[in-house]
Amino acid sequence: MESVQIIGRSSSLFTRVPLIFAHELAVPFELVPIHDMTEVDPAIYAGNPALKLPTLRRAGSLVFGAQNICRALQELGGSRRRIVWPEELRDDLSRNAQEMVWHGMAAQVQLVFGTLVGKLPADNIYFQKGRAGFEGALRWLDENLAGMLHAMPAQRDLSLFEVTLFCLVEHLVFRDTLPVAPYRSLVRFTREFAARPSAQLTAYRYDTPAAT
Ligand SMILES: N[C@@H](CCC(=O)N[C@@H](CS)C(=O)NCC(=O)O)C(=O)O
Repeated sequence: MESVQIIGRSSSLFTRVPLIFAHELAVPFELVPIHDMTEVDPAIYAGNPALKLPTLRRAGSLVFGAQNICRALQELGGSRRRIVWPEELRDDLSRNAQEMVWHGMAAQVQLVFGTLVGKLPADNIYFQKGRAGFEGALRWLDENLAGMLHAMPAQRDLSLFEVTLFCLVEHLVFRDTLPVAPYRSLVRFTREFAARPSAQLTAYRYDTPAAT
């Protein structure tokens, strides 16, 4: 199997999604850390013109974005494991649930990059509205999680929905952005998913720059 690099951060919500997929699909990879997200040179982001992470590098080609990378990893691994992708979510509830998770992930990046990295005031309407919408999405997910999981194909090893939801909820705790205790269904789901080896091998942590 060709060797691949995932360019991202061990502390990054979007990076953890393909890291979990790589472990689940037994695809060997090297994580190449990006240490400073305030850089504006695309070369720091492995050539990603949007200055975002993660990116996958394989056989002279780049793949941008968490979902694209997960699909590429499935092709690379040739695994027979049954993955449920968003296009298989056929009912409104399930489609809305994936949309709320994508929204929550983007809102988390907005809060972290704006207030923690950029040190902008959290009481600005941009962050206040972002936070209110984020809490609304989490509340909706908490109320609808059981129905969503019930509607999912029972014969599966993994779904992008479950991996993204897990990475989102654990990142709230890791970055201490919003309390998760009010969302009891989400907390229960996350606790169960955390038992997987792929989750334990990818626990959030800050990458330390190599000593020179
Ligand atoms: N559409 C991208 C979004 C990735 C994303 O927002 N990544 C965050 C890190 S978790 C990032 O690049 N943050 C730096 C920034 O927003 O400038 C994906 O699906 O991978």
